Amino acid sequence: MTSPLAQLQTKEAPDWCPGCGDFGILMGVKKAISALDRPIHETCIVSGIGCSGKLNHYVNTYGFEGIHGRSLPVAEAIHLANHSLNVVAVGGDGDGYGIGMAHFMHAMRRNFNFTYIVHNNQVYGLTKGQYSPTTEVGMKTSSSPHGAIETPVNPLKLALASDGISFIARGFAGDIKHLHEIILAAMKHEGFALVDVLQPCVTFNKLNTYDFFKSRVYKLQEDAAYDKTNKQLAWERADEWDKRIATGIFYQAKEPMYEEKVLALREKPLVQHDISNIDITPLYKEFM
Ligand SMILES: Cc1ncc(C[n+]2csc(CCOP(=O)(O)OP(=O)(O)O)c2C)c(N)n1
Ligand code: SF4
Repeated sequence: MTSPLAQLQTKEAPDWCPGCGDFGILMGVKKAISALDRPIHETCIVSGIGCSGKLNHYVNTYGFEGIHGRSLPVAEAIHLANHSLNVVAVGGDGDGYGIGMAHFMHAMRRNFNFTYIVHNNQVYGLTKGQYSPTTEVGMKTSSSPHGAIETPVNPLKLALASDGISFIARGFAGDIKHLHEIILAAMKHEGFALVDVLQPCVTFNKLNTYDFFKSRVYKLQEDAAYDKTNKQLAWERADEWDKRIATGIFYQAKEPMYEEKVLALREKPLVQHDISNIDITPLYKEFM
């Protein structure tokens, strides 16, 4: 009998650089899907373009590789067609917080019920290490030879400022056990779930390395006083970086989901509606 994890294995071998944080995220995603206890054909992983965008090549679920910055709208379409699926959108920080930023903002306020995992390596990995929206000030890259001068995006603070979102978390690719727990919680959560993952790019980011993170990360949920329903507390923790970096679930709440507000979707997924008695001939005629 094949183990649930082995069933998620595809024939394709990852071509990421040895030691890349994407391996940790891949394992975290696979472990979460196998712990979800749902048939694997009920999960669909949608990616953008980037090193991160290859993740769904390596997981034996349904998958769709879209175009750069567009993993969210594609995931939204799949989710709205059949919201009984476990939809997971993935992408890099360039993909989601750069070119795809507008989609990110709108997905949060709409509170679609699916998971969004961002491989945040603070550079453009696939295109050979240019600075990205989350690159630290001063970091030298091929496109910032004198050091990056732009204030980086703080994705968690953006999410916290976004009314409507109901789950905001951060994981570390170097702590697979914790990461898989966070991803599992995100998949089980009812509403849009952001999981920003600290993902070392061992080839192009020589600043935010495994050692950089290992000396700083701590788990929010180990502090009994931390209240994940308190946005103000979450904001304070999201502001930390230089000395210590929080991981875990920053914020979780119950908010109305998009599909609860649409009558046809509230009843059942769109794909389950009977359309046998609907005549679309007049529509054809209009456009012919
Ligand atoms: C519309 C468009 N613009 C630019 C590119 C080139 N491109 C491909 S991947 C990428 C950035 C990759 O960085 P990121 O999204 O952070 O993902 P990573 O490779 O680091 O995982 C860019 C600029 C593209 N494929 N399509
Ligand atoms: S370039 Fe960076 S992000 Fe891409 S596979 Fe290599 S280590 Fe990973």
